[in-house]
Amino acid sequence: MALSAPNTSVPDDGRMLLRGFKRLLVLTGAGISAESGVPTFRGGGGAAVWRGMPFESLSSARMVQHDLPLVWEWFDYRRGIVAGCEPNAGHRAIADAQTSMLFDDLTLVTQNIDGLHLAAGSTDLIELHGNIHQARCLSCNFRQGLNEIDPTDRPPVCSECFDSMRPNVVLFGETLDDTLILSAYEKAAICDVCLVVGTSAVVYPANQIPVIAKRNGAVLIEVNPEETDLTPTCDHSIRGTACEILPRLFSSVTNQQHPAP
Ligand code: BV8
Ligand code: ZN
Repeated sequence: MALSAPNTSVPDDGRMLLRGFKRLLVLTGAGISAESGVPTFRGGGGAAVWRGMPFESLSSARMVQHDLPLVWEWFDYRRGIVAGCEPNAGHRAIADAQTSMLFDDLTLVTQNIDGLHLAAGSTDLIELHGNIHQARCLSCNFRQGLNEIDPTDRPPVCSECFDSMRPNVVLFGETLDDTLILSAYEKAAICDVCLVVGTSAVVYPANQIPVIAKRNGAVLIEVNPEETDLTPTCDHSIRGTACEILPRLFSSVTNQQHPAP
């Protein structure tokens, strides 16, 4: 594991980086689910193109108007992939840090829609871009779990108003739920350390969260096998995968909180 610290002296290895902090914000992207088998969008993850179309045009507001059945085919295809995926050591390290109260405040914000943080046991979670396992009515916003809907019923019909339903995710060109992004921004402004895991930091407005944290004095740590747009802003950029790095980062905090007898 290589540490590249653009502008600060770093401890011998990354594991000590989270010790001594009280308010942690964790922002995750597709990369934290890569080792579970969920393809990422950029960096060769395999979810970038489907049936010759780039994912940004499949996952777009325009495509919902233009071809809702195709949007359902695309999301049913991705849900099929996610169905075979389990949370990994990275998801579990964060969930364990939440349940063992290692920090006075631990805010988990994800750009992912795969539900793997919830499956790992994280409860307090901001899913900025929604959840692939839910449908939402085009008219009345009624939401329903897709496990309650016949998989051949596409587009699903809303049981409240009988209009069509769409995947309950935020698509490109759609605004996020104000309450979610604003609470993520508020937490970013008061955290004392911000840990960014598995995101290329390309997608707005989620990519503003670490910037706000840094601007408000937080230490910014990135975990990613590759450099990203965020790397130059980071205090520490750890070249490694979520499964390699996260258990180590949090284990050193556990020892600090509960030193061996
Ligand atoms: C909005 C749900 C206002 C759907 C998603 C031009 C410039 C700037 C911005 C824009 C622009 N044109 C339009 C915009 C705005 C646009 C945007 O940001 N576009 C980008 C592409 C430039 N944003 C929006 O439209 C947002 N809404 O801005 O509203 C508005 C309204 C109208 C018009 C304009 C503005 C809505 C964005 C939400 C989109 N929905 N998901 C779906 O999933 O299909 S976002 C989608 O990308 C996923 O959720 C994904 O999580 C997210 C971000 O990608 P990453 O998570 O970062 O994943 P990526 O593959 O990129 O990177 C993975 C990383 O992991 C890599 O760095 C890799 O190295 C690393 N990695 C790999 N393996 C591992 C690993 N890391 C650790 N461990 C490993 N093992
Ligand atoms: Zn409805």
